[in-house]
Amino acid sequence: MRAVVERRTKEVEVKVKIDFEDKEYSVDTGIPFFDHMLESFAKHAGIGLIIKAKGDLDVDEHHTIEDVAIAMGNAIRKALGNKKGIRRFGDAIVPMDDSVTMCGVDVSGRGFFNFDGGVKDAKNLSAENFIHFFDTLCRNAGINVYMSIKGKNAHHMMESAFKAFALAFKEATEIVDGEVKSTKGTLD
Ligand SMILES: [Mn+2]
Repeated sequence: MRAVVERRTKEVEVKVKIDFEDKEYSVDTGIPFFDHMLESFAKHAGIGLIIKAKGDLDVDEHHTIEDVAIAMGNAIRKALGNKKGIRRFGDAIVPMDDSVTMCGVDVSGRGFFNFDGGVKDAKNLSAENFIHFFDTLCRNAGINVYMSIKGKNAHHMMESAFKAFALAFKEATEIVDGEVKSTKGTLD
């Protein structure tokens, strides 16, 4: 399972490569804290993730974060294909000192991000851009994610969230047999 997606607009140029077999990861979006979060996701999900983005950071981080989410979501959708054999569901609770995130994933084919609790602005990743990232990623990947965050330190809150999402995503996308996990017979 692998996919490469490129997206070019007047605001952002981004290339995403996702590979469920190769574990190499490297993220360069020009937004250091966002890179740290995405590399943490790749590391804990146990997937290969190469992202190179060049966006209009002179405006703000919004377009770059949004377009990375669109490209990464499309790459996930492409890489998972007909979703045959994957477990489909996964969940995780990940604490990080004062903070904790509970996350559930359903690779349902329907994109929906269900956010609970709260999150604070971290350095070059605002709370609203954090939520916008996951919402955009879920809609483009066709995955349903529930995420609840509690905590005090903004860095810890976001990092526990990316790690919880990584572990839940890893479990949900693991190949366990040859079946499509739906009574409809399809997860497209
Ligand atoms: Mn950290």
